[in-house]
Amino acid sequence: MRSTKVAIVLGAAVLLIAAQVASRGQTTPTPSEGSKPARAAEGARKYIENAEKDLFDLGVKASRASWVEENFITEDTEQIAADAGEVVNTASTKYAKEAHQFDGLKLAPELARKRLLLELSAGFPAPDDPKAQKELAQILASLDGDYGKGKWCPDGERGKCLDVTAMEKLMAESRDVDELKRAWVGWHAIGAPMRQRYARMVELGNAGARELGYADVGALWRSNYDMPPDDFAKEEDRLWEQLKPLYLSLHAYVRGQLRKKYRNDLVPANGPIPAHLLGNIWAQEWNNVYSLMDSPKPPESYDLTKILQERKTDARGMVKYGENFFISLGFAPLPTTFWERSLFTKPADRDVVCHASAWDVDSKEDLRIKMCIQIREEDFRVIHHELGHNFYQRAYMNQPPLFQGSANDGFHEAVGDTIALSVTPEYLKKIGLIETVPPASGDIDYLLQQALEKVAFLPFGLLVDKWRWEVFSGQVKPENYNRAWWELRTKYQGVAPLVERTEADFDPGAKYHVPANVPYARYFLARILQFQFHRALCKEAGITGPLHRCSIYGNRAAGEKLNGMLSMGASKPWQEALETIAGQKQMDATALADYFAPLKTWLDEQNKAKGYAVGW
Ligand code: X8Z
Ligand code: ZN
Repeated sequence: MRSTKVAIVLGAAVLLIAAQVASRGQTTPTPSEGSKPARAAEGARKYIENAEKDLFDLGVKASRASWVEENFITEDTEQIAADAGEVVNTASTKYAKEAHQFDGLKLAPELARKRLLLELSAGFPAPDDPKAQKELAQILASLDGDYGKGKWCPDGERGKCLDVTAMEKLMAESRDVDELKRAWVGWHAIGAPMRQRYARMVELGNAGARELGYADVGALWRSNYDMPPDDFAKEEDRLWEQLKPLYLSLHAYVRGQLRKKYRNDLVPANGPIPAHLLGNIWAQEWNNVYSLMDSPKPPESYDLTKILQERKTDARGMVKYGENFFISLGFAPLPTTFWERSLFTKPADRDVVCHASAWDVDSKEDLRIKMCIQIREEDFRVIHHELGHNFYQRAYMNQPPLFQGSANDGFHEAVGDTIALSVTPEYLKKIGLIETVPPASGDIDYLLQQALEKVAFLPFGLLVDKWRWEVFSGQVKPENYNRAWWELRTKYQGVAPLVERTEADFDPGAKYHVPANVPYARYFLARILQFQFHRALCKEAGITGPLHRCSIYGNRAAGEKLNGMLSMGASKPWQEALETIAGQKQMDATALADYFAPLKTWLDEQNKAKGYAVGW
């Protein structure tokens, strides 16, 4: 689909039935021409190909409307986006339903896969009722717009207000606990007005999902992974269990260090960490509290934010660094229109959705990113992430429309992050951003920085959709939305709010992907997959030695291998795509665990020596 954001509408959806009916890549015999089954198969082909063309055209229109709305949020653009979204959502739901008429029909493998992807093409289906379709489209557009307009105004509406970009900066840089607390509470207030519409959206989506034969929207979302939906939930749990000890060690160390920095009565020795002290408004990544950690920093260690700012690198310059990395792997430069049409900096005079996203507006060459870039290390990384989406989109551009997506949505999220793992000190020296590479004695410090971003994120990546699955299934009712959210955040992340939260609040609404209705399991998968890809590409490049020192910069063999997998799009089950790059068909947390193994040993030693408790 054109934008990764709306990918749920016509996404790289693949499901259980794909495995069962299409026999996972085995050839299904095509009946001889002219026979009754052959005519039926031909009818199916015509139907499916017409549907994919129609959805493609409608998708481009919806994508344009969405682009305009997110770059210029007004009542009118919200209405335009809602109208276009309604048309594409209604059509994809209709096609998804009708595609079932071909269930059981023997089709050639490619067509069988298209049928399955068509059946899954409605990411958030509307019920078969024009009034409900309109209502759902309005709610979706208004929630998205509300998040984009979200602000915290410490001195009231007439005073200076902070948008999400300013909020993120404040949470990253401030060490004043009272200010952090006020800002945290202030930002979370944007969720409350969304609560009722969200509950109604859930009702409407569930009604639509049931008409398509799913128990609820959660079951539909979990059906996108070439395995039975219940197995997918178990698969995530399996991966999490493998990584939980590493997370617990990191959590214990960070909590101990925060106790040292802040008052002991603020950070408990054994309990959850207050959610406003981790340098991020959602406490999802903790890289911004790195400077509070006592890890051994060698004299050669560097601060990329400072370097970029001192060099007066601008937003475009930041993006250029990212593009150059892909070019070094053999990918063609981005089109001129990318540089003309992307949004790189926050406009001063209007509301935009600042949450970073990558788009392929016409599913051909019209690649763009939309991001309110700040000149700092974190955004340097996010730029690589976004460009990963764009290079993936371009690699599968020549696939038929239904295959223009990633192997599964975690793959889409993992590509740019894989490249960012190659942004090592050696690489930064090679491109002239630093002069000296820190010695091996600085590796623990480097790994800690990486872990504060990658490892800290894992439970958050897992729980956002655990919460939504509970909400969609009805296990959590609207009157318990917030309680369930904090139960999961405490259980998985070991973080807690400093102030009491009630059902007058709707804290999930303060996280972009909830009002924007973008599934989140993809980011959890991406954290696992990117290390698997990195390990495989380093091997392809013939680079031996520790994974955290490997950079595939400039390596054409690694680039070719990556491109081979990207260009498959969604044409095959993800297990096959994974095999072409990593030589294995299973998602495997050992690549991540191996990468951080030296840090795990060090953290355990530190926790023991300093008497830091583990767990909460
Ligand atoms: O939303 C994103 C990307 C756009 S697809 C910037 N990410 C998640 C988030 O910010 O919550 C990347 C990491 C997780
Ligand atoms: Zn992304």
